[in-house]
Amino acid sequence: PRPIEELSIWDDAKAMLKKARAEGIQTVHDRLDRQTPHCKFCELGTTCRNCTMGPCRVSEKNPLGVCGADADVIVARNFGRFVAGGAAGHSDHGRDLIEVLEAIVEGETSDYKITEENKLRAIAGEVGIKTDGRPTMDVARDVMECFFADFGSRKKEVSFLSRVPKVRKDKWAGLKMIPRGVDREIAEMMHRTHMGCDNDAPNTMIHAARTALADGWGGSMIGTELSDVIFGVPTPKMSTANLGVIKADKVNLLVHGHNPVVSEMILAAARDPELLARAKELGATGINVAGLCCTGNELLMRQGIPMAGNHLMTELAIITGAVEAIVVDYQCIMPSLVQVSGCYHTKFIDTANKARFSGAIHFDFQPKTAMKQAREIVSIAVEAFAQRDAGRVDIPCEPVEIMTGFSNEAVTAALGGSLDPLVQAIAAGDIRGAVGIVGCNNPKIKQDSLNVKLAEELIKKDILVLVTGCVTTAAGKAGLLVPDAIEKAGPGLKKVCGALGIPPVLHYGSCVDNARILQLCAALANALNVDISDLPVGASSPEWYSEKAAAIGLYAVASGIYTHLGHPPNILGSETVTNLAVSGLEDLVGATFFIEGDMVKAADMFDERIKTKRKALGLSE
Ligand code: SF4
Ligand code: WCC
Ligand code: FE2
Repeated sequence: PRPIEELSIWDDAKAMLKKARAEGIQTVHDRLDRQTPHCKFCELGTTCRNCTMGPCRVSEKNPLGVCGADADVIVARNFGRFVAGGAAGHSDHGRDLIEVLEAIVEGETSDYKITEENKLRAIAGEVGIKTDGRPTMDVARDVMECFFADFGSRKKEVSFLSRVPKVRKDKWAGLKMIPRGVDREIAEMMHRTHMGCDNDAPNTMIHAARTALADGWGGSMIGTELSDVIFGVPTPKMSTANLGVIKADKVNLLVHGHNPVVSEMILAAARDPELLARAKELGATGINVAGLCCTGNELLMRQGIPMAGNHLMTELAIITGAVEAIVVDYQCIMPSLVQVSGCYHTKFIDTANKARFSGAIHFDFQPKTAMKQAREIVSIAVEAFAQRDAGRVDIPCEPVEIMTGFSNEAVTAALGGSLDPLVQAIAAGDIRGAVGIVGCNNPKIKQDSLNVKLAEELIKKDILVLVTGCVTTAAGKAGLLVPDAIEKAGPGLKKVCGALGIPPVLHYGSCVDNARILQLCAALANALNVDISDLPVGASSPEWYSEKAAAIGLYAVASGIYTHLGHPPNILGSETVTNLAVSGLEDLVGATFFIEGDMVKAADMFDERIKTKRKALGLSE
């Protein structure tokens, strides 16, 4: 096995990895060692399992699959399906929010409500729904119908394309890249990649981009916006992060997954006086709800709950021995968590029929019965406190402070009501540009080493950093999410953020909340009357692992945002596809991917790009 020192930059992770080894508990790192080396064909993307004439593996020696598909076709098809998987994940999450809105509109639930009428009306206006003088519920019903229709086949484009600069939409139209309907693009990708359909790699890639755009400007954006409507628009607030947020004297309940629909109810139920009283009866001082991954991010942004960790901390959180229950919805939940929970008194509870885990306690969570079910779940956690083995508890550190809650609405409010001061700071060169660092951990990479390093390098260069997803906890643990972090920033960024009392690295939410960053870019482009690809901005996912990250990367590029990946997707087996990704897309959509494992170099690449874009806008470098 690889030495623990090489697995993570964090002391809390290393302490728990030692404890895991001492207690004989297997982690993701052990399993990676057993899977290494990986299949070369799969790494290159040159395997195909799309029919039973195969499976086929193509190489120089043997360049065609049984049907005659070459490496270009096979790689493009595989990548297309990979992106479709990611787009499906985000978008199905978005759909779940529409269904909650439906339950509210139909009067089927009183556990959820419309918290932000103003935002609902603002969104309605943006997608062409009349709001003047109409009761909120009527507007909500139209918004619901409109968003359901965005998933179907009867529209020419998804509704939130109303936010996209016209030049960009024209570009997409010319390329047949306009996302028409979320489910339509995903299904069409499955169709195109069936044997005997789209056998032209660049054409498949164009549809992959369209599918990704249906995610970013469709499913994800709907997910973010309706979550705000139902649970509140995030506002800046302080919280804490790392395994130290788990408290030895409390009932600890971790929420993991993505959708706030379950976790918001769990948090509300955890404040129930009866359950609290029962926890005290059992010797706990309270009930502590802490977050993992994106459902954690959702609750952090809106409710300020503490963050226990990101992707590679999920197993390790349980290994503290102090977690009574881990409640999951879907996505990024390692099935191994059931086994790790089984090594302790921890109850593993799943809540979605589409994400069941063998060995878990299952709740079929529904809007109608949400609060009642949430209370039952919290009660299971509370009762588990009695079974905790104090001798096996080890909480390895004290939490660090973080600042969160930067929605576009909050940023605009902080700037005095419009984005103009931000535009001015960019024009003056105090903020030279902005880069969103997003995405995951990957056990092939020393945990958070790249996520943190890139953020540090960029802020030094007066480049504002926005973080979402699992990069949030990375940046937070590194001390970058507090106002004091301006000391690590360049002079311009220090001045602007210092004056506003905000960190140079802003927490922008969960992975679906990358839609907030898209919206911000579109708003900036519209304010300057340019295309998104003219802005001095970039995106990065240094330690990505998931299909969803590929969808995000591709919608960023297709939206005109220069995008860095710390390691390539499985496309290197096709020169055509690889060249398109890292250079050819520039001519088509005005941005490309770049792959770079060294974060100093990656920051320099962003710096160069930002200089070029600034110059073209007539600004100082
Ligand atoms: Fe092989 Fe073609 Fe079938 Fe793929 S679709 S498994 S390349 S025969
Ligand atoms: Ni989003 Fe990546 Fe975390 Fe999962 S939660 S691990 S896709 S960044
Ligand atoms: Fe996520």
